[in-house]
Order: sequence, then C-alpha cells, then structure tokens
Amino acid sequence: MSNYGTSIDKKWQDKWEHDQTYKFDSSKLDKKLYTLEMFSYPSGAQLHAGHWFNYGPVDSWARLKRMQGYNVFQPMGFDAFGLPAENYAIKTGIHPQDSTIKNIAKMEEQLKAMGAMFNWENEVVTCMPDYYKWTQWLFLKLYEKGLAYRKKAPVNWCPSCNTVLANEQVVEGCCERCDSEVQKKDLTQWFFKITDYADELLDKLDDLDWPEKTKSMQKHWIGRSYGAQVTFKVKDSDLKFDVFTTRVDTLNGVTYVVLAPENKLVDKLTIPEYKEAIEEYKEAASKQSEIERQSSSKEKTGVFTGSYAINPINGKVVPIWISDYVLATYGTGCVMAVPAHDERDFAFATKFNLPIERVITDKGNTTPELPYCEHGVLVNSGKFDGLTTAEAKIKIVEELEKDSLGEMKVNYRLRDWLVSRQRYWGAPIPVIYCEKCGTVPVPEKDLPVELPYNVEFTPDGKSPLSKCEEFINTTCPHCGGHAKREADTLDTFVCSSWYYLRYPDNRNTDAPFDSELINKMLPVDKYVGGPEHACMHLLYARFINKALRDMGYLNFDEPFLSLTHQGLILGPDGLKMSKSKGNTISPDDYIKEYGADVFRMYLMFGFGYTEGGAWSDDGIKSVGRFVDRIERILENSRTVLESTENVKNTIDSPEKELNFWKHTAIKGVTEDGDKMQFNTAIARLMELVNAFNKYLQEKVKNPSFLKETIVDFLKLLAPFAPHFTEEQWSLIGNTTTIFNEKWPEFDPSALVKDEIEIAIQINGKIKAKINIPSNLTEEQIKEASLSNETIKENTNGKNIVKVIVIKGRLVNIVVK
Ligand code: ANZ
Ligand code: ZN
Repeated sequence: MSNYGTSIDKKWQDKWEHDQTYKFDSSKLDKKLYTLEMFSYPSGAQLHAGHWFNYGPVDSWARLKRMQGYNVFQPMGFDAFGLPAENYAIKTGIHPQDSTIKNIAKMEEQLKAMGAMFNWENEVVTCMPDYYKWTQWLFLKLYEKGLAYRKKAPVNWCPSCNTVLANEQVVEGCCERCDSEVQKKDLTQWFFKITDYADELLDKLDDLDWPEKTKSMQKHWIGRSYGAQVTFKVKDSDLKFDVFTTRVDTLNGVTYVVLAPENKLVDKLTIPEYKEAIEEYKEAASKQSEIERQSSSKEKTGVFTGSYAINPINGKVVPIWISDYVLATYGTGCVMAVPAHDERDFAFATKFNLPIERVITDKGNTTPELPYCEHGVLVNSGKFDGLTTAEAKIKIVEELEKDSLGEMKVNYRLRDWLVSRQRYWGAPIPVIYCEKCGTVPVPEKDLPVELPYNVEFTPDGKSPLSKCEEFINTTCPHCGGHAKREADTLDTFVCSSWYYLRYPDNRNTDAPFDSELINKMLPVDKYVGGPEHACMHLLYARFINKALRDMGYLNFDEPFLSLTHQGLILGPDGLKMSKSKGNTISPDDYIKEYGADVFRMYLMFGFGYTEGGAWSDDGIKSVGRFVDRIERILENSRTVLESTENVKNTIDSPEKELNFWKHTAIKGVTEDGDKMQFNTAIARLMELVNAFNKYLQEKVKNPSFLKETIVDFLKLLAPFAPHFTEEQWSLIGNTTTIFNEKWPEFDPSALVKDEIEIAIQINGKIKAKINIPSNLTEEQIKEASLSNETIKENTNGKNIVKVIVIKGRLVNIVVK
C-alpha cells in the first residue's frame, strides 16, 4: 500500500497556502498568462465530476506553463445569482442568500481539496454588493451610450405559476415546474443593444483560436443574411408592407404572401367574414415556441385574410395569408411566397391549392423538378428572362428602386439581449421612475442599489421586489419627489459578461477595474469551459468587451483569445450523470479513497480532454496502481543513491536507454501537454516509468545519472500529480517547491540511439536478433547479418537468392 493519500494532499495544500506559492506577481506582466476556467454557480449538489474535469486538467496545464516560465494568473469565483438558488428557495423555503453562502463555503472547501493553484485572493462572487455594484455600473454606462433601452416584448408566461419563465425554463412549450402550457405575454422589458455589434461579433470570429464548431454556432446565431426588402401595396387600400427575401430573383414567381400571425397589420387587413378564423389561428399560434414553428417536418397551417397584395415587379394580384411558419421577429415578419423554389412555400401551396409558378431553371436549361431551390437562370420573368440568379438580384432591385419599392438589405438573426428578469435573486436594475422626470438612472455615487433581504420571493406574477415597500419607494434623484425603483433584476448572464475583468482588480472600490492594469492583464490567454455557452455567455462577454472598449475603458477587442471545451464525463453506464438515474460519481468519496492526484490523473489519462466519456472504477484503480508503482520505484532509487556498492560513474548503454525514454517523455509531455492532449502526455510518463524500472534491475548503476533522471522525471510528473510530486521532491532532499523549478529541456540527440536491435529472418522466420550501430548503411547491415554465427549455420550450403533490409527493424534472407 502506498503512502500517498489525502493527508499528503493536505500537508502540501497547507504549505502552499502558508508560503503563498502561487501568489500572482503583478510586477512581472510581460510573461503573464491569464488562465481562466468558467466559474460555477453555487449549488446544493456541489462540485461534481464535470467541474473537476474542467478545473483539474486546466490546472495541470497552468502548472506546466508556470514551470516553463510563465507568470500564471488563475482565478476562481462564483456565478452566484440566478435561478438555481431561487428555485431551490421556492422549493425549500430557505432564503437564496443563505443557501448560496453555505454552498459557496462548501464548494470552496472542495476546490481547495483539488489542490489547484487558484489565486483565491482574487476571488469574485457575483451576488456580493462589492461586485454587483459594478454590474449596475455597467448597466448605467450602457444606458448612457444608448446601448440599454426599454421596450415592450413578448415573454414566456406560465398562467398557472403566474410568472414569467426564462427560455431555459420552457420545456417543449410547457412550464418546467408545473407542466402547464406556456403563453406569450407582452411586458415592458430592458434590452442591451447587442445587435449594434452584429457585424464585428461575426467578422472577428475568424481571428480567434476557438473550436470551429463554436465559431460556426455563433455565426449561425448572429445569422447575417444578404437579401432585399421589397414593398407590396395592399389592393384597394393605402396599406403596404415590406418583405425580406434572399431570393429577389424569384419575385415573378410569387403566388401569395404570408404574414406572421402577430403582425400588427393583420387586424387591418382581415375582412370581416374571415375575422373569426383569423382570431382563432392567432390564439393557437401564440402558444407555440419559435422552434416548433420553424420545424420543417411540421404540417403547414394558415388562414386567408380576405385581402390581396400587388406584386411590385409585375402588378399581379396575390392573396394575403397568415401562417405560423413566418416568425414575427425575423426580417419584417412578412414573406413573399414562391412555392416553385422554396420548400416551405411549396408545402403550404400544395396543402392550400395555391398556384405554383416556375421562374428558375438550372443552367443547362432543363426543367428540374419542383421545388427547385438552387440558383439558376430566370424564365417566365418577362425582361429578366435569361439572367442568372446573381445578375437578376441586382437588376430587379434596380428596377424596384426606381419606384422606391425595394432595396438591398442585410438582415440578422441576432436579437437584442433581453436582460430584465421578474425575479428576486439577481442584481437590481439601477433605475428610478419618477412621475415628473420619467426614467432616471440611479446616480453612480448611490450604487450599489442593494438587494433587500426580506422579500416574498414565491412567484405570483409580479416581480418580487415590487412587493417590497422599503425597496420600491424612493425619491427621485432629479427633483427629490416621490418615485419608484425598477423592480426587475438583471439576467445572470450580465453578471458573467464581465467577471474576467474584475478578477485581476477585485478589491478596487473606486472603479470596476483599473484600465491600465486590465489592459496589461487581458485578454485572457486560455479560457476553458463547457460548449453549452456558445451562443449565450461567450457571445455576451464579447459584446460587453467591445462596448467597454468603445467607451474607452479597454484597449483590446476580444476577451478570450483561445478557447477549449472540455468533454463530458458520463456515468459508468455511459449516460449523462443525473441524480434520478443514480449514476453520479461523487468526487469527494473517490478522493478520500485515492487522493486528489489520482482522481485528477485518472480524468486526464482516462479520457480525451475534449471528448470525455464514461467513468470507470477500473480506470481509476489502475491509475492508483500506477502512482503506487512510481512510489516504489522512487523508494528503490533512493536506496541506490545512498549506497556505495555496485556503483559506477560511466554512461553506458543502459544509461543511454533510460536517457532515450526520458527525452522521449520530455518531448511528448511538453508538446502534448501544451495542446491539452493530457492522455498521451501521461502515456509518455508511463513509458518512462517502465524504463526506470528496467534500469533499476541493472547490477551496477550510476547514482549521479540516476539522480538527474529522478529530478527530471519528477518535474515532468509535477503538473499532473502536484501533491504526490512535492512529497517525492522533498524526499530527495529539496526544501523549496518543485513548482519553482525550470521545466526540463529536450535534447534531440538523446533520441538518436547509437545501437539498435534488429531481427534477422530466413524465408520470413526469425532466426536471430543482433545489435548493430544505428548509423550503418544498407550494405553494412547485410554484411553484419550474413556474418552472424546462427545465420551462417542456417544458410550453410544453401543458395542465397536475395537479402531484403528494412532499416531499423529487420533483415529477411531468401534462400533456396
Ligand atoms: C422569397 C423566397 C424565395 C425565399 C425562394 C427563399 C427562397 P435567411 O436565409 O434565413 O435570411 N423569410 C423571411 N422572413 C421570414 C420570417 N419572418 N419567417 C420565416 N421566413 C422568413 O432566410 C430568408 C428567407 O426566409 C427569405 O427569402 C424568406 O423567403 C424567408 F425561392 O423570400 B425567401
Ligand atoms: Zn423626478
């Protein structure tokens, strides 16, 4: 049984803390390396295997970088506001603040047991007034710049819980908590104008060292689409409306137009006899999510309004319908339908017996089957016949422009960021409403607007803060008259959109951060966290960074230069871990049994870092055995170091052999470790351990060579097993931490073996093995093989037809 375990973990954690081993040296910023892992929200479930997989391996990476001379900054904190705590409070009656503080304390303890070199003195907790004061400041700055505004918008409403739901609380159109059908309801909400940055957010993605998939998800989410806006006049009326189309070349093929059911024009367009059907349809559509409405497999539905529109290119009169496949929030909320060349329009026209008119053929001028959705050549389009799609897009818009009935248009899928929540557990929005002065931002000197403790937070349809008289009633900062505070709180994604800027200067009481310092500390050099944040947190943070840059607070464009997503650790059954399935792995139990380093090293060796996979008890056991083995080998080595018998001071082939494996490991661990390919890095260490073991079987050994090898081996192992290695480091007589040592240097010449073993075959059967110098020519290898005694015997009297040399491996002699 090994000595390594939690008591050794504790011993070194205490020493590191006492010695402030990992304290960040802010005087040496030229070699700074800001390593950031996504902070977690404090939950009753505490630290799970997924957190460990995020934080443990990245800490190893950071340690490796530290030993390579980087001045590493690796902070940790808590994303402490938000729904999990509030929902837990609603369920148990325990106040979110109490449960959050308790959970943070427990999770800090767990994080410390991991032994990561977190800069705890830089901790950030978003629900503390000293932090959210600056979240509110951020809101005020955005408001000043016109980047925060208020407007009416539909929200998810649960009629039975009487509350607004966040998108993530709506599961297949129903309330996550009570399962009743979610409705849309219009409420006045606060928004951040992220759409102002759509182009930059999209274009700058190319410069980032991020996973391609994440970049393409953001691209799609921003969804820039080049097209045209075309105006249709309503027949026998002064009304008109615009459509957005990416295929204006198909304008002559429009056989009907469709409006989103929510479109404001619908009521005006509907003629009385269709009114009832239209109303019914609108009601049904309001209950569906956008995702359901956009599903291509969904049966098309819709209702005719009774009105007609005029096609601006040819004067043709087409019917106006409403259908839920048109979204109110995209483009103009109105679509020109071309069933011959669009799948959805085709399905709709087929169902409702609307005409289908071909206006595009393929370039070979055959008549491909409809719907034909590719680009091609125009037909049935009057003077535009024969033009290609690309040419027609320009010519048709030119024609429309003459009558101001159309223009080129860029459209984005991205919507402004809705940041107000009718929730208690969040940063209060720092705004006051005065009857005389209107909307008045809270003056900066009055920040923070503190979140009161005594609030009835069970949901009943109103923002909890609106029921808290002491909070809601205030005086107007302008006129001093009676006024009311905003009762909504900020989306927690606002808190996390800037936390990486606070870490390096977390105690600043005059400003959210000191710009001069932050401009040196950022961007974050390496960010690691789950891929689920691709279009939320990772986009919001980029936006806030750019907005603050444009206000002059920052001088860099992007917050996170390089991003990695760790994979997912699944339960032993290969399924996602969940309490209800009973397949969760509790890190604490395993750490008690094996120690933090074995747990960490198993995560790093047992899984591809970006892939993850199913937990295996056998896997962690075998890593445990590996650590035991290292311990035994090092113990034996120390005996050798102390002995005076059977020693030598020459470097012979056993030493060269071990040195070969050492440098193979230096190269492998350095290169693979850098790329976060931890599993192959550890495999190199295992090879080295085998070679070590082999060397120890030698009768006569070279102690000073052995010592040097132990030293380098421990340095290579240190990032992966920090506590264990510190212990071993001290056992060979060191009194200072191994993490202040320099990373071993790779010597390519050690990989050139001067002797290699090759096999000699006769007619494909191995007859002998010989050692030869590695630099022999093919001719010399042949000679050496043929002069071998065993081979001579075996070929005696036979006719040698051919000798095939496969360099570095074998020689095959063909005889007859
Ligand atoms: C006519 C047309 C003909 C279209 C054709 C396509 C093919 P992206 O690329 O995503 O921007 N559209 C426009 N607004 C819409 C809305 N609010 N809800 C649903 N669909 C909408 O898609 C733009 C295309 O999606 C537009 O081009 C429009 O259909 C449709 F052969 O116009 B198209
Ligand atoms: Zn006032």
